[in-house]
Amino acid sequence: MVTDDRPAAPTATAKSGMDDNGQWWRDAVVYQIYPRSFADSDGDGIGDLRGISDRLDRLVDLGVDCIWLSPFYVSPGADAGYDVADYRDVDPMFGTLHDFDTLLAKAHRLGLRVIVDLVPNHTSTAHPWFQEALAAPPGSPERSRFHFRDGRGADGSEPPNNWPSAFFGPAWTRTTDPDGKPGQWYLHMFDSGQPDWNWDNEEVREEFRSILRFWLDRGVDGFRVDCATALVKAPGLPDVPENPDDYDFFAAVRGLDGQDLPPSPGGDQEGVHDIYRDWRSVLDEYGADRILTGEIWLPPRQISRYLRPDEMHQAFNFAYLEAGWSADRVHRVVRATLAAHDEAGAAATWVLSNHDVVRHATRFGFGPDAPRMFGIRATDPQPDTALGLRRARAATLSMLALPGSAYLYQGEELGLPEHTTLNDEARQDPAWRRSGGTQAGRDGCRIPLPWEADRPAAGFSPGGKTWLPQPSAYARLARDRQQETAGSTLEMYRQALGIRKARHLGHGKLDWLSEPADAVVALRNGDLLSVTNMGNVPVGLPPGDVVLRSEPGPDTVLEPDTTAWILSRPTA
Ligand code: TEU
Repeated sequence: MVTDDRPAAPTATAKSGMDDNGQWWRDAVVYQIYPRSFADSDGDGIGDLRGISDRLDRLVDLGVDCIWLSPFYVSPGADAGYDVADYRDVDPMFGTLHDFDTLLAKAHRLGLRVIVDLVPNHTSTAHPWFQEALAAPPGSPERSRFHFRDGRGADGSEPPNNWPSAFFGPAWTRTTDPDGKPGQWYLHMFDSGQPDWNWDNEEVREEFRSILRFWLDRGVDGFRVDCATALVKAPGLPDVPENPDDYDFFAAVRGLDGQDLPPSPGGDQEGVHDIYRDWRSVLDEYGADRILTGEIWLPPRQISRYLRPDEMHQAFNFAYLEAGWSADRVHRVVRATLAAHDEAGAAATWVLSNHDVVRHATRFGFGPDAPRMFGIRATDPQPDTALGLRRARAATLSMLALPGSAYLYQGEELGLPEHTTLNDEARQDPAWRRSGGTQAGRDGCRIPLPWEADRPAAGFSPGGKTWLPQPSAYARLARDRQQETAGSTLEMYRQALGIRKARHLGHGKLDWLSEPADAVVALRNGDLLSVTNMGNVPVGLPPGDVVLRSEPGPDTVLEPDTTAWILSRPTA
């Protein structure tokens, strides 16, 4: 079904200046908005949809092509909105459906595409179907939409299998029957407030087709699919090996350069591909320009199975995010990525930060072997923030020179660091609580953005409230301080995105000028040369015009921890 009143989406040719046959995503720069921390319009200290609408022009100015909105749906907030109680409405905290329509129409008017988060692996315990399941007996159709099981042991007091939750502790919670006696258990790969759907159930499948249509009818350009590998589990839900190194339960990246991971009973099962083929046919009813982007924590070669022509359009490249400050690993990941995607006929993607990982300006402030992926507390070793920012800027330029699509996380264009000294009392991530306080969790990368240095809450909220406290460093990094300030991180991003677009780098072809054993990552994309010095000593730069660099310096020398973009001079 195609609706006539869809807010006009930007045309591909208008965006890129090239004919990409409408496949706008192949070179798109996508900016991730984490709604509760982007901008607050009503003063409650939590970002909202009107706050986003009001500031979309800044993103146009930055030069991105598309925004991805993390969940804004009705939710009790057990996992910051990734526990969805109503997939078809906006949580009052964020506004209304009308606010969403206004945002979408404005974004399209400004030439920005909009993709929304879809959370199909699990729902919320507050979802009406889960409440019905709790009220229904074991074996009922209501319970078969989820994974309810009897417990093990004589009295059923042991979880049905040994699966751990991604947020620590068991992946099962026991229910209480209406008579007050302990009942069956339900599966939740994440928080106990996030029961997993049973994708063998046809009603669940039909419900999600309908949810896709609901947002496609409103005019969205696509979906970021949460936990895309996890929907289908191995039949019988078998135990996992005792040693977590013997399998890959959450399909996170263990092998950086494409070696196969042992199969996990909790995800990446063959049956999941049928779901994406089915969804692809729903999207294709709306034309060829609506996309699926998978959150897939797998190495490139395994990701490409999700990118077959009748499945998803693209997937996040977490192997790249995890490559760290290592020329060797960057070479290997980029090569593996391009080879796997070329074979699948899909465009590669690149990403350095998101709402689940320590911001890259902080990750790079540790040694290469300390990726610091799951939060940092005040009592942990602290990063070298200057080094972190220097390397983050260099890494960003290196990333933006690559062909394909790039994902940016809000605030990275300001060089924001992680909040590494957040008070434990302020922490909200369920992983913090469920780990018994041994893991800081992800709050430190979700801090409200600084917009204007001299206003309360650095301009995030009119009343000065923020749902998580901002670190003192944020005010001086506020957008208004960086706007039109030569050499600021914001200006560097703006220039890089401008050059990337003007020279069609996203559609380019990569030639290597360096080897994995080198200390530099040097590559050519069209007539642009990008050289990143990941070693300890300065290196000479090839001749040409330096059009952008991550730190100031002479045209002939590249200092450690910096990147230069050079345009080759035409040969006479
Ligand atoms: O994340 C899925 C995921 O596996 C990780 O990024 C996760 O945060 C980490 O591994 C914890 O161990 C997605 C969302 O991006 C994340 O914010 C949600 O919390 C999660 O799904 C559950 O919906």
